Amino acid sequence: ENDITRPKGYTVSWHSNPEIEKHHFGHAHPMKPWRLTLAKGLIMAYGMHAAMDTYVSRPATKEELEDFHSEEYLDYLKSALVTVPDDNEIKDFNLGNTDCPIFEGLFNYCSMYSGASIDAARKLCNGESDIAINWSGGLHHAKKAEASGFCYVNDIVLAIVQLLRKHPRVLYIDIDVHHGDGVEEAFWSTDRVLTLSIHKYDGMNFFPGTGDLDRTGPDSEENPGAHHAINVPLSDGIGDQQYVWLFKTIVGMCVQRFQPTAIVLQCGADSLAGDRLGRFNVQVQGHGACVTYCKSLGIPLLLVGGGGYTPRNVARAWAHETSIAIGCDGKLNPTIPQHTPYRSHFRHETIFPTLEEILGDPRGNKNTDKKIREIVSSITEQLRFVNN
Ligand code: ZL4
Ligand code: CA
Ligand code: ZN
Repeated sequence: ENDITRPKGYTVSWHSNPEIEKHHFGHAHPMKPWRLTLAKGLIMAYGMHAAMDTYVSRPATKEELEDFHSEEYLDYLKSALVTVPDDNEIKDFNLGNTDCPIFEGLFNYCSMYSGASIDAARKLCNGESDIAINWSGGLHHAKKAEASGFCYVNDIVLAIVQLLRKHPRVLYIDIDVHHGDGVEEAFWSTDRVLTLSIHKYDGMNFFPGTGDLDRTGPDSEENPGAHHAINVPLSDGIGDQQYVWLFKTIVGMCVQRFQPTAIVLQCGADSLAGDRLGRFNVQVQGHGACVTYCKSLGIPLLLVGGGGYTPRNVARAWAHETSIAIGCDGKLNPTIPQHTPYRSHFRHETIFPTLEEILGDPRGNKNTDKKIREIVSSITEQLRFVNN
């Protein structure tokens, strides 16, 4: 029996569509939409869906997608076939390469995950939910007329555009191991969105090669966007203690200075230990502590997914973060086994980890406490220019 009930005093909405999970990027591609099936399996096995308003999302309309993307790009995305495109097409839209392949149902996949983020943002705008969740979204690299890093349509930008119809100021926070360059670029010249990305940075040696500490917005002080981009570049192996301290310190300062009326948190799970592409040593607990902190601010909150390339760990993290959203973290019914339920994809594990433990190769931590403190002082200085 499970005792997970609806949270008192606030509403959580969960936006998903099983169609999304069925798409395949191709053999050996790290982005696996079926990780969403694993996450959903855990969320439902723990009975968490009973505590949320659940919505089967619909595809975003052409008009909605055009809120950010160019018509020519969307037309090409819609008509793109599983063929080898000529050089001209690669140059125009960065589509049809190993990172961003053209696969069956590509446009459907993009419209579906975007529709879910737009719906989630609208629920926050009309007050029907206080925390809205779309684990299939969070595709932060897509540009106006360009695919990039497994991302074709930028659902985060589309969701923030919806939030801006009602909210004067939106804080965007990105804990994916990669720099949230597409969202940063989209709101580069406005002071109504403060973007904050925490990521591994090693110049051109780590994708996408941007997001150094001194990338703070347009150079001209006349531009309203000046100082409204915050970047936290980190090195390999950061663990929970440093990561969570940094997160709370910096987000706390951002909230105090910027006074956002809505928050979007991109919960990319490739910042977890043991990720196939990531380089950090963050545990499910530390990753979840970022969600707990954002929730505690009492501001409308949109949670989206993002990266995450070790599917069993992605499922654990997003199930744990769903439990935080509905307030049942730490009190999941003990009659539900604390190990992850049996699934064929977990069958090679010899021991059953709890939701709080990640089995990953420990990585050496290259981040000194001195460097972490320097990052905080630099951002403290930057935020003196952010005023509301
Ligand atoms: C793969 O094994 O750094 C794609 C991509 C496909 C299958 C077989 C093809 C083998 C790793 C990555 C050749 C792969 C060559 N397959 C990939 C500069 C690169 C050019 C492409 O989490 N090669 C490009 C993108 C990053 C680059 C990261 C993160 C998204 C997000 C939000 C996007 N691109 C070098 C790599 C494989 C592959 C194995 C891969 N691609 C790892 N890192 C990248 O921020 C969702
Ligand atoms: Ca990031
Ligand atoms: Zn990533």
